[in-house]
Amino acid sequence: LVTAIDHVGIAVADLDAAIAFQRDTFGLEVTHSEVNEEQGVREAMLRAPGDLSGATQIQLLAPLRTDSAIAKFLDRNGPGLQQLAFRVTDVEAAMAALRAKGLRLLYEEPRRGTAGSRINFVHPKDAGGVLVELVEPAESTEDQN
Ligand code: MC0
Repeated sequence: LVTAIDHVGIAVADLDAAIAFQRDTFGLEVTHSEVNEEQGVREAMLRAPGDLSGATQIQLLAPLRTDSAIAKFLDRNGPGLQQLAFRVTDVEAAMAALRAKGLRLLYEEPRRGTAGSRINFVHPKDAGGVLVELVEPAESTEDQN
């Protein structure tokens, strides 16, 4: 079902400060950033320099609005790991397979994720307390930037 660990998402209050921290502390570099109005986030993808294209990335997620999922997460938990994203080749097929196992998906239909990907989420209560995202990249799995 899962072809790779696509990214791990971290909720942050201040995106620019978090990017600077990851860069200055761990040497990670930004590969992509965007605003996703529907999800209520400003986000950046980072990876280790020299990582092959397609390697697992770190996603920094800052809230755009006080009623967004990330704002609620920050209010409740403070900054920290918010999600684990699995790459799949066909998000509808993955959704059907997980529904058949009794897991709840958050959306009826896939929505738009980073860089034109198609995404859905498994409810954290059905995945061991982890918010699992399913990501079907926009083009090849080689490069989603
Ligand atoms: C909430 N819970 C979590 C959690 N968020 N557990 C693990 N990880 C998280 N991130 C727990 C709560 O503590 C609560 O447990 C239970 O789940 C249900 O909480 P709730 O109050 O009913 O629900 P909310 O309002 O906290 O919402 C949780 C939910 C929401 C997952 C439904 O965050 C959501 O819709 N997330 C999907 C969208 C999202 O996260 N967007 C931002 C990233 P207790 O035990 O207290 O009952 S956008 C993105 O990721 C895109 C751009 C991309 O990658 O392409």
